[in-house]
Amino acid sequence: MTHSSIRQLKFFLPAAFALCCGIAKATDRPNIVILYADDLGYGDTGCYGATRVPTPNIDRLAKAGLRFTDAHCAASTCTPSRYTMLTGEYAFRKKGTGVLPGEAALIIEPGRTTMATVLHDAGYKTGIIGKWHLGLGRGGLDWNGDIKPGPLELGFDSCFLMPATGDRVPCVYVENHRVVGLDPSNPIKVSFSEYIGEEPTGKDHPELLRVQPSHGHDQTIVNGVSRIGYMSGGKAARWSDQDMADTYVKKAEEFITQNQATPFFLYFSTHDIHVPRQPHARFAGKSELGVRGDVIMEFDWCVGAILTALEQHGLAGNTLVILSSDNGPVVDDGYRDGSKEKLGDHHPAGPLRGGKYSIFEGGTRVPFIVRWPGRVKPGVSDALICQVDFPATFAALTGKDFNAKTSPDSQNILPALLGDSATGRTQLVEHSGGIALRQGAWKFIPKRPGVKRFAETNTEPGNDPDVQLYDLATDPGETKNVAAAHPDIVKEMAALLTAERAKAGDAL
Ligand code: NG6
Ligand code: CA
Repeated sequence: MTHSSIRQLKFFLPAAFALCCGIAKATDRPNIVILYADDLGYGDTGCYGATRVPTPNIDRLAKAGLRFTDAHCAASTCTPSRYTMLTGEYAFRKKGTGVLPGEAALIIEPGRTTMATVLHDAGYKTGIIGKWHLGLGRGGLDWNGDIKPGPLELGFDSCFLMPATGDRVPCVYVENHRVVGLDPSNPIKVSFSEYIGEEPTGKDHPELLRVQPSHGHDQTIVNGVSRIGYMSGGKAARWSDQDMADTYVKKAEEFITQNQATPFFLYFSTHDIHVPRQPHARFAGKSELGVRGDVIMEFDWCVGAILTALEQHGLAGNTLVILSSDNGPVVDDGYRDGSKEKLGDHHPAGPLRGGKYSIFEGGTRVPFIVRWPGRVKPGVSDALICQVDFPATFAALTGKDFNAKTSPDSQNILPALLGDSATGRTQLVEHSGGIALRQGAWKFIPKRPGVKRFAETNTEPGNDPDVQLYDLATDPGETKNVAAAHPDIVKEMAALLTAERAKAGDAL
């Protein structure tokens, strides 16, 4: 060996050692980014079989990651789904966790364990950008003052929020404890019980609207769209629906830039593809599926922009990205936006029955993709997993003990999440009004009286005066009720579900 090559080695070895150790240390605790769509269905993206709406960025993520075929959100609507994902407690155990109005108080008690406190306690910088819909304040909130408690009291270091939904007032962003861009001389007032202020409503002034409501959604008009609820004031602070995706992405890029040196957790919670569907001009009219397809393209663009931001900072290799949705799909959710007419042969829930508001699989089985280059082997997993498992699983991922009494339903499914195991849970409670049970490929739904189809949204809630049992291995579309042929399984699963319910006291 020459003198100079020894000298080179002297520099190379420590550098290589540091690099190895750096990687080893870093991959122990990856950044975590949840890309969370609103109402995106199992069949709405290319990698899950859609052919008439391009989703190149989501498909690219799936190709480089693990795509789950039996992963679930916790409920078939937003609030109970997110309550469960954050707390690790099935929402059916707690009253008051149904879809919340925009003025609701916070429904998670500060101090309890959430997926954010788990990561915050593990040394992560934690942020939420986008939809919240878990209430804010303690009731009777003054939107012109400090808005708390909220995410900052539940383990998030920063937040930039849409308080409830895109179709509910107040139509303003909240950053940390304050409404963004509020002019104090034009204070905000919000009401969900009676008309307030002097502004026109959709009901009385349909001529002022960009899109007509089909059911509900006929109260205060903001940005040419009539909403659920009444608001007055806060004119300078009101959002532009068309710029919402850009606004969230910009905030996410800033968050990543600011926190690139520490492990971070970003809960990126888009408004897309919920109503009102008001895409930016870059996407309007671009899909074959009408405006619902356009906002799927807009969501896909957000995914691409955030993946690019990670790449630009050299963070892609050390970031666990999870893409999913808060509940199943719906086509007409309250506005005549043409989505129904343009749907054609596109199946938002893919091969599954039902969708949003449904106890059938389409209600909670959602797209779910995990990417962590170098650690998660690309492929497809049929493991049964659920977002309720995030608190326990994130604790395991970061090497923390997890014994939160307030997260009784959260299981550590890390081996399935990382593709080390092909199995996840053995059982899962599904929730849409009432509850149902999955055990392996069996799906048991107790008697549910009620209408077979909701006329307004054209969805099947899964009601039936008799118990239902489906074998999803042979009948993923839940078309054949085999309860009569398997009384033993019905009996066993009914008992298991009763036991789960009993844990809930009288909450149901
Ligand atoms: C329903 C709304 C629907 C949507 C949903 C919540 C009406 C008639 N329908 O009550 O449009 O806002 O609540 O959606 O008001 S979720 O994705 O946040 O759960
Ligand atoms: Ca939703």
